[in-house]
Amino acid sequence: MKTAPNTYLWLAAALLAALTPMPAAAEAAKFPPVQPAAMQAWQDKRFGMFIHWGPVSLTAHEIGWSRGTQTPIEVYDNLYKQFNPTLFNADEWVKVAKDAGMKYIVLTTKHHDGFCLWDTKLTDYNIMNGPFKRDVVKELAAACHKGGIAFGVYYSVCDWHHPDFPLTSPGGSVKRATSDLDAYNKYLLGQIRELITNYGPLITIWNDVPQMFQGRGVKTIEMVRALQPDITINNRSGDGGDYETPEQQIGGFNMTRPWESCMTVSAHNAWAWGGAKDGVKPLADCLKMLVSGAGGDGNVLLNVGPRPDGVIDPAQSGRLKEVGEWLAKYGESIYATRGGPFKPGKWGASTRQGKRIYVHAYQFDGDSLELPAISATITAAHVLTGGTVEFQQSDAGITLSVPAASHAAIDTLIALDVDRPALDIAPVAVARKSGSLANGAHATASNVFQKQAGYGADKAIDDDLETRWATDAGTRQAWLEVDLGKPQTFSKVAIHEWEGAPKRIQKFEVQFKDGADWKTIFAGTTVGPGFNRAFPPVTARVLRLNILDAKDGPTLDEFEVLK
Ligand code: FHN
Repeated sequence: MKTAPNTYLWLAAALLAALTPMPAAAEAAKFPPVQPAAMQAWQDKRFGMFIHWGPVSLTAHEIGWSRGTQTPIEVYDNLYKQFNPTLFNADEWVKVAKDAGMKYIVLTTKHHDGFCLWDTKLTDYNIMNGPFKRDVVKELAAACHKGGIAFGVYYSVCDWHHPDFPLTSPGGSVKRATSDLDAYNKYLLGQIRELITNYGPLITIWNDVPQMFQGRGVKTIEMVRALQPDITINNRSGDGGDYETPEQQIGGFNMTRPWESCMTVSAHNAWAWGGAKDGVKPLADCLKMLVSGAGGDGNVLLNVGPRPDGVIDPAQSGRLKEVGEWLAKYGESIYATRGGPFKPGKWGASTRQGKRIYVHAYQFDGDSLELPAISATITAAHVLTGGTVEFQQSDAGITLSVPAASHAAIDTLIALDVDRPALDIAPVAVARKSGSLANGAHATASNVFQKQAGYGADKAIDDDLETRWATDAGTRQAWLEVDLGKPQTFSKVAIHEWEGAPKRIQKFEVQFKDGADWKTIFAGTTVGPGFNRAFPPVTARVLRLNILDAKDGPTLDEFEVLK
């Protein structure tokens, strides 16, 4: 049975989650610590460009994953012989990044397919041995240093082309008859040494998919720190690293551990060039990634996949330029800020710096936005995106009144000046008036984790991604029933499975109550953190998520019905 490449990507992400130990606060660091100043400098940049590129762009299929699926291995491995991106201009790529307001670039120097975009002495399978014969990494590193933006390298731990790596395509699912992981580890360290020594200084080493590598990542980190003490490394070395890397989703609020969400501008979440028909995500999606990322105290690494001729397609560069135009006006609310104090949600997000809180409002209840009380007094408020705001503050909370004419299209940015350092304010979640719970609904469930109200069924309909319904460990079947309070017509459900345990649900059905019977609206398999499904309008008062099979206790941030 052919498995769609995206499935492999999910498999990789799931595998990665399994391989990447959740950082237990108490766990002693196994490797030399990052320099705090280097980590802070990385965090202050907030926004970077990810670039996935290689001979595979000739096929418009996914890098690495299409080797042995859409493209036969023999064909894939010889693409480099026709890869001649004559329009490649590193200064142009840096200009695209700078016009987007991006402060660093991370390039796939070697992805899972093993092809190297630099003049490596450790394998002939590199850019110098095709028609192009130019060291792409060298040219891009030089252009970044010249253009005043930082340069980092993505280096895949798994290498399905290398004969010493134990696994090969498709997707690392085939075990080689013979391999030598120690020899491959030496190769990996040698190549990363080349990249730091010859193309540095680098802002980061961005490892990926550390198949078979647990216990070996420490050596990588020790080496890179010795070569460049102020370097950072992500959590995909095989043994963790300096920052977390949620993928294709914006990470949750976390000020204790640095993190960076890697996202794609591609409309179809492609990492490499997906062809002219691929398209790009709406500006609102791209802007909210950045704002909600910064609001959660994280960075966003937004990916482009250049064409086989070496050009970043105008559809992609154009979208990034629009983000840059926003940042040119309002970048003070992103760069060098910290997340909070109002935690991100559907309502919006907030960032802070000095004695100022930046409230990024995506939506209002009419003309007002209710925020929870904070331990500081607001001394002034004004709308940076234009217009007027009145504020009322008490121990019960804050009300910002913003007339409709002052609502910006995507993000109404309100500056609140306060009487103390904003960083001293304890972060707080924003309960929203929207969501089923706010509209008179209530939920029940077949099982609640240790019968704790804090994980009760209503936590799945409170429109707050900071709370969740949870079930006891080992629960394989469960239902969540929502009584809307009165018959309502709806045509979509949104299900947010808790990010900390994605893909536990394996089989489910969404049903509504028709008299004494349950009628199925649709059935599905896995869910994940951002599941949406539209369907012909249904009018009912009671509906349920009936989980027929789960790998472990299902737990949802949200189960929302939408008009
Ligand atoms: O398999 C890769 C994928 O191609 C891409 O490089 C992403 C970027 O984070 N990482 C892996 C999937 O988790």
